[in-house]
Amino acid sequence: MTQYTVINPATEQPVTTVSLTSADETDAAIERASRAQEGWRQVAPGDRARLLRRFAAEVDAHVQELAALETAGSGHPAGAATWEAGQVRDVLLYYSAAPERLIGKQIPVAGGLDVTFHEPLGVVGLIVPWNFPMPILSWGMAPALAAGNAVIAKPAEVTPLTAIRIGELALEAGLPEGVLQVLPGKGSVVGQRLVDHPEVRKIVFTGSTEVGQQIMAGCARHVKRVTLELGGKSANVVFADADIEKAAATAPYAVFDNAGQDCCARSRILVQASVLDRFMELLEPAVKGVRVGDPAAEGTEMGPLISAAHRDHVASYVPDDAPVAFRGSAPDGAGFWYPPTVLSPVGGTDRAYTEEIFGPVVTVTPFTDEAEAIALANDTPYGLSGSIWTSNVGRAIRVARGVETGNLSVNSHSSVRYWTPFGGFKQSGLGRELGPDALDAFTEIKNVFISTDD
Ligand code: TAP
Repeated sequence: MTQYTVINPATEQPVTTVSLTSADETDAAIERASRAQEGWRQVAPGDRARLLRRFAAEVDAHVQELAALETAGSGHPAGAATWEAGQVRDVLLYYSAAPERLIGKQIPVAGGLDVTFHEPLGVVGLIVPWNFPMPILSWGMAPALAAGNAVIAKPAEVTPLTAIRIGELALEAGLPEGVLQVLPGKGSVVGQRLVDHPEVRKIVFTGSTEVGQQIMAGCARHVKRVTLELGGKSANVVFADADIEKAAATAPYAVFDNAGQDCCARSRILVQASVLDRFMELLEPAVKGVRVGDPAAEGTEMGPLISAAHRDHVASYVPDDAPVAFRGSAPDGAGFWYPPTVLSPVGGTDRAYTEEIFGPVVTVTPFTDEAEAIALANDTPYGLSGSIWTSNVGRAIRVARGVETGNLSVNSHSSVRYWTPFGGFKQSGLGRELGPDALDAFTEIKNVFISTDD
């Protein structure tokens, strides 16, 4: 069995070593999941709900432990990691109410009646990226379990620790063996097997658009259900009539959260030309004020990047002749640090403007009017998130309807609320997660005609 050593990105020191799951072990886990699912789907809805609430309670009792693991293994600031662990609890609680509401319809038809059932799919494979190991695991895991599926989760090879612990907590909460299994391992081994194995009936993939395309092609071979949550290059659109102070003060947090390793990062700031100078004046102290440093220290707002290789990738978007307007700070010495960086003027075909950087680098580009703002916001193959800053409600709605993206905020930089649907337009993905209808994606509708003839 091969091993992977998890590295603390803030210190470059080893945290622990994890055994990587092989293809044969993945097959065995799929068989276990398949058997366990037969029992899990028979668990009465109220009992399934109770078990999910107990699972949520176990997570709640271990929030600090999970947060500390994420800080050590992924470099997330302690405050953010605590919020992320709390989100796992909250998403479990939200979907614990679902089993008892998973009701069908009665449809009158000639000669009888028709009833519909939401049947679980069977075994669901979750393939999770390294940037938000806990929340993204929970978004697929909780509704899939609530709907009566067995779940196999594959965390990213580099950030497996919290998912492994959450799998243990599920067992401690009383979930039957095999209903939730966490398989640390490589995407090319475990992830690929989940895609290729016919007993896995759905893949919930979150990650890059490039790998998502391969997953989609693999799922097509089995007509396997698939949800894809992919990359983004979202716009933060600031109109002249907005609260410019607030837009500038929050803009760093809309892109540098999680060191910019965020699919919803508003990595293109579009500012109406008439207020560009004022906006930049206000943005500079806001960027310089972002507290970058030891993620375990209280008050830290931004930690390191995930790895040296990723830092090199991010740095490639800021060559020596890049138009750096200003930068924040970052610690020297050990750790994969990169300072918050603002590039301006940037636009057109510059790769910093067109590609997902997935790091703390943002571009600022002026626009003249509403039509140009919408055109620039849409000038990307992605369509995941974005913000619109304006005091004109009509403009907010018009622009929101015009921007081709799945999740928008008006006068806010918030992105994900687990009780509302989340997902992307265009190459940012396929399907929606979260919100009240999430179980539709984890069930098949069956209709049964009952004859009333004598
Ligand atoms: P990827 O390299 O695409 O990896 C994502 C997951 O897929 C990892 O668990 C990876 O495993 C696995 N994987 C890789 N190759 C695979 C294969 N051939 N078959 C099956 N699984 C495979 O993405 P990443 O670098 O971890 O994450 C960053 C990307 O995710 C960014 O583009 C970001 O925008 C996107 N993202 C999107 C969202 C949403 S909700 N739209 C949220 C977060 C992140 P290994 O890591 O073990 O190889």
